[in-house]
Amino acid sequence: MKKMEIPLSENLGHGHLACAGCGAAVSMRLTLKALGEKTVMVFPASCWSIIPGFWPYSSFRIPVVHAGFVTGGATASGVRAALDIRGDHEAVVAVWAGDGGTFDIGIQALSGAAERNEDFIYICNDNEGYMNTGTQRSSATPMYAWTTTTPVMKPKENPKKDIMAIMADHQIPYAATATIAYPEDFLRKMEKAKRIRGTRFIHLLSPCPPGWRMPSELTIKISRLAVRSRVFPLYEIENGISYTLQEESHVVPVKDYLKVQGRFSHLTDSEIEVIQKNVERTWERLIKRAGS
Ligand SMILES: Cc1ncc(C[n+]2csc(CCOP(=O)(O)OP(=O)(O)O)c2C)c(N)n1
Repeated sequence: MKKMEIPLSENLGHGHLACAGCGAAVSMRLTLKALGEKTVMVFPASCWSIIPGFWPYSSFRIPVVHAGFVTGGATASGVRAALDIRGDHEAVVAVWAGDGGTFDIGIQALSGAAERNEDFIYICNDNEGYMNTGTQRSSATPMYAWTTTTPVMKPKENPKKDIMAIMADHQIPYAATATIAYPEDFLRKMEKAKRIRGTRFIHLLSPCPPGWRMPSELTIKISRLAVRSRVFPLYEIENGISYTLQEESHVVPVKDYLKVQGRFSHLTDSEIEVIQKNVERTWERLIKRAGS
């Protein structure tokens, strides 16, 4: 992938309250570098209701709006309208919502806003569960993963919801997946999203050491394995139809990704085989959609 300079500006300061090794903290730092200081960020209830800290000790150097759990898309629509009425068409409005706040509880407000092609960037920080309240299952939780509501003796039976396909079918101008293991690709996508008007959707995979029962120093490695195993392919979709894949040439078995995470440590070989087959099927579907 193409190399680029990472901006030196910092809009996430010291003293934030993220856990050690939180993938989202690194994602947020990169996101704020790309979006710049003229950004208003909307936080529906999530870990990010807590992480920035409270005024006057907030670690954020940009304005944030804390919003109800279900309201990410609606609140951002309102913030955009208010800025436009004030004549400020330059400030970026971004939503930063968890997978619970996006795939599940916030999907109605998000779908409504996307259908209206509201002018904001919606970032789904996907840690594959309701992590701020102690790791409950969401519709982004992978099949067979341990969570407190899908214990080992009663695993989640359903595969993860395909949020990118759902957003693409709203025919929004831009949707992309990204992870911190590929920072140049991450920044390029955020900067591209910033240049486009209308609803833009960024799907970030953010490893969560306590929720995924993984060592905090493996965050970047696990993010990379997610891409290499094709559990989380990197790609972009423009106007719902034009796909661009950032293919990883170094492909690894899904087992390599699963075995470093305690939330999958109970899996049998045959369950791992089912997950491998599912990943291959989802990959084939993506390739077909991309027309390549
Ligand atoms: C209507 C409503 N229900 C429940 C809660 C409690 N709550 C706060 S954060 C949260 C979990 C959010 O999960 P997710 O959106 O995946 O973000 P994460 O915590 O993983 O960052 C829940 C259930 C709430 N604030 N509002």
